[in-house]
Amino acid sequence: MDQSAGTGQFRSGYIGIVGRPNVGKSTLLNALLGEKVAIITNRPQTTRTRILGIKNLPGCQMIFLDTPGIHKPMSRLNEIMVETAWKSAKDADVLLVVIDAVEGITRDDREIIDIARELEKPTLLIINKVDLVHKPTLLTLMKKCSELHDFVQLVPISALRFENLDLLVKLIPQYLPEGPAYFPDDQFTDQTERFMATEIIREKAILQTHQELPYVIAVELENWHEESDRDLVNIAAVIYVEKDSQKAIVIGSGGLKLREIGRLARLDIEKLIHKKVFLELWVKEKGSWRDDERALSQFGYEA
Ligand SMILES: Nc1nc2c(ncn2[C@@H]2O[C@H](COP(=O)(O)OP(=O)(O)OP(=O)(O)O)[C@@H](O)[C@H]2O)c(=O)[nH]1
Ligand SMILES: [Mg+2]
Repeated sequence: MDQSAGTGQFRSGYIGIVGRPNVGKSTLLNALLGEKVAIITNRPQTTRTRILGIKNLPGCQMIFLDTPGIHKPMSRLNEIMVETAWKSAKDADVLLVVIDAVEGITRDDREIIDIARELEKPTLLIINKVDLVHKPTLLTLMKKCSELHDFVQLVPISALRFENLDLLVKLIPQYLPEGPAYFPDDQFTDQTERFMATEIIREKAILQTHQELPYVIAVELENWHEESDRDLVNIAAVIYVEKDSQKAIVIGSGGLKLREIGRLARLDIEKLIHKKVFLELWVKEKGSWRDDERALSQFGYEA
């Protein structure tokens, strides 16, 4: 990678993206990278792990850490999610605290900003979803935000519509330490294709079901077999839920829902790995897995 000649030393560092659930953190990460590294749904608490995404610019490597939405935990899984978010924030050199322009500054946002303040890191406040508000509303909100904390920048954006992301990318490097790149410049995430495939299946299962189901779905890979002579990957995975009634919802009448989840997931996984995929899905019940340490670590949820 080029060291930026004449404009000072190469900069590299970690940028923690934190905020309440559903404010658009993962949408922002994907938009910044131009790659789908994090799954996105319209339900809160979609992201459960730290999702790393790397963006390289001349003279700079930015390593973004997308995190689970910070909320009041009701289960061990939720505790792990919140711990993961704060741990990533502590590991970061710079913080992006994301809020939702429509909802404004909520009590939970204030609590998050208070804790972030104690970390004493350069913190940018990102006001997302500005495509959904009128200019005067945004200006009032920006004024309120600037009185809350000494943010190094206030940046209104629309992650969905890629608005103002160029500005954000220009602003960040000045807050990163000088130092060499941590990752090779052709790498954009540290996630394995296998993990990303399970996340894609979880995304489709959440989007195809309703009610409480988003929170109880976990996906585990059973098999991943590459037939190199045919450019085909055979994948088998299990969708876990907590109750038999939830299992019936995921399967759907005549297995239609599960088939649709499988079809949509297969298309996305094929795009990810650039190979044909044969995807087999099962649904199993594992009661109260969200409070079961063994099950949590089996699914890869550890703080
Ligand atoms: N209108 C609009 N919607 C957005 C924008 N950014 C994200 N969204 C939507 O907001 C919802 C939540 O987006 P996510 O990116 O999953 O939010 P998140 O903060 O990662 O959520 P958690 O992982 O649950 O913490 C999705 O339906 C997105 O399409 C935006 O700029 N404008
Ligand atoms: Mg997310």
